[in-house]
Amino acid sequence: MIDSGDYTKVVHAGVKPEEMTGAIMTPIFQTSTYVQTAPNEHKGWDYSRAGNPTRDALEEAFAALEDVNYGLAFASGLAAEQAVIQLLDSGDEVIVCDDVYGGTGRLFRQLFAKYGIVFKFVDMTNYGQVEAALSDKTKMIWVETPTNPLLKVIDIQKMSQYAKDKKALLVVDNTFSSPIFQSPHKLGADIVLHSTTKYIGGHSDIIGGAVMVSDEHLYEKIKFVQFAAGATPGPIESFLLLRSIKTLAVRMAKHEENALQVASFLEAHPKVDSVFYPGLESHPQYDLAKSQMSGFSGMVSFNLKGDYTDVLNFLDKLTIFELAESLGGVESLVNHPEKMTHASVPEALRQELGIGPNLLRLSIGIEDGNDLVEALGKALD
Ligand code: P1T
Repeated sequence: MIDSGDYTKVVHAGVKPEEMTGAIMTPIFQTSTYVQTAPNEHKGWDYSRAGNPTRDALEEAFAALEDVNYGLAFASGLAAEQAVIQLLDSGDEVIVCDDVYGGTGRLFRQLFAKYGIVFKFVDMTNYGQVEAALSDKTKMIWVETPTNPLLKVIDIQKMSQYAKDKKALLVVDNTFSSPIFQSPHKLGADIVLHSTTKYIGGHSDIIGGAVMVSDEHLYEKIKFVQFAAGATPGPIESFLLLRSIKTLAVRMAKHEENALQVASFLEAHPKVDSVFYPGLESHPQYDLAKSQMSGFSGMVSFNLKGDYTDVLNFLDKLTIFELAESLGGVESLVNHPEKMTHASVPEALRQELGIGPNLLRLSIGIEDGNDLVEALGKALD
């Protein structure tokens, strides 16, 4: 259920009429630099990597979406993640949930591990594994919930307690829920992160990332990385995201309605082996999902019965759903995690997690739910 206040919040987040003309939409300030009246005397902007009025409005909108004090915009979700990891020093340890987006694991294992940051991947639905991984060097706990692609639900409050005990930071990648269905900051997260390429962008036409925090000191540190390393979005992307945010609540309501319909249909279908959707009562963390999320969002994964040839035949026959990476757009997509988004996950871990040849992940769009079910039904039959 969407909080009715969210419909109003997203329409107005970050946007004020422009001062000179009264334009209701924030203009695209397509400029790299700003004229100064004397050295270091200017109107608050000196160079667009450091700040740009269109991006400023977007960052205010990000803060409003997660109900925190500060938002920071990045050129991609991974750029946002990189800025957060740069808070750490060599020797620091991060506990990461085992089922994360393939690119997140790749960033940690293949780029940051060589600087001496230690990443421990554990199943965070199993507290024994988390407790065994905690040490005095734990500086960060990294949660993605629901997870990508298996839709496990991780208890944010519980992870926040572990983080507090170690004086570590709790980071929550809130991409799959969107700010509409989950507020990690209220549950104890220090840093909330999004790939805005997904639901926040919503139209499969932008790559972007966001970091949201309330602590001023933390904000200043991440803002320094944003400025010093420079992975910022341009004004056009910022404008498009501001426009997208206005429809976030109405889009999420339809994504969820359709996803529930599709997940229930798949669960009852004889050619489907298992369905992963936090909104199904059969989901192992259904009660937790109900308590920490206000809706179950639009991602559904499932295992098809049969072998890989059956999977290829299914994909060949499937209409409406396009075979593509990414998620959260208005159009429905189907993804094969093992060969696409999660191909970089070490094979042994993929097998252990259950990301195999028969697993498919659906990003449920905002088309008519009956049309989606009919397309899936025909391909299955
Ligand atoms: O692609 P980018 O904007 O850099 O975002 C990375 C990212 C971060 N976090 C989560 C939970 C994600 O799902 C992603 C990107 N995911 C896909 C491209 C995908 O198809 O799963």
